[in-house]
Amino acid sequence: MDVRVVVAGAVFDRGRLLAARRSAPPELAGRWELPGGKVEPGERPEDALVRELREELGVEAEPLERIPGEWPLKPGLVLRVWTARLVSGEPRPLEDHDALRWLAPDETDEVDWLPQDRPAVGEAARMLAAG
Ligand code: DCM
Repeated sequence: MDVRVVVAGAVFDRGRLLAARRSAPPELAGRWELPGGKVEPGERPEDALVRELREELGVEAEPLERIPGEWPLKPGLVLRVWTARLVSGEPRPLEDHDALRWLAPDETDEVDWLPQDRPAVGEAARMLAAG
């Protein structure tokens, strides 16, 4: 079976990490995630991330580096995460989310992350704290 990839962004701006609260589907609503979505067939993952952040948050972002690892979501679907720099725009929850928060490195445990996002969030917080 082909494995589809979900890309998510650890979006950094001024030393903080962006967290987004999902509004759907019901079983995920209220949990926090790194924003992103599915890579389309033939699409580069970095391009998919730029597209998803534009669609979901109305911002332009630049992917920086992949956080090592990948995390299974369900059969045939894996999560991969890139750090990204906010280039322009103020994120707004346009699609799929109903709240956003900018978290300092010591605040990243304050939200109820989707479990599959936690390892990448931990790594992103370490990178932010290291400057
Ligand atoms: N997903 C996730 N963590 C993220 C982004 C997405 O676990 N940071 C999951 C939620 C869905 C699937 O990926 O099961 C597809 O996401 P979406 O509905 O946003 O396209």
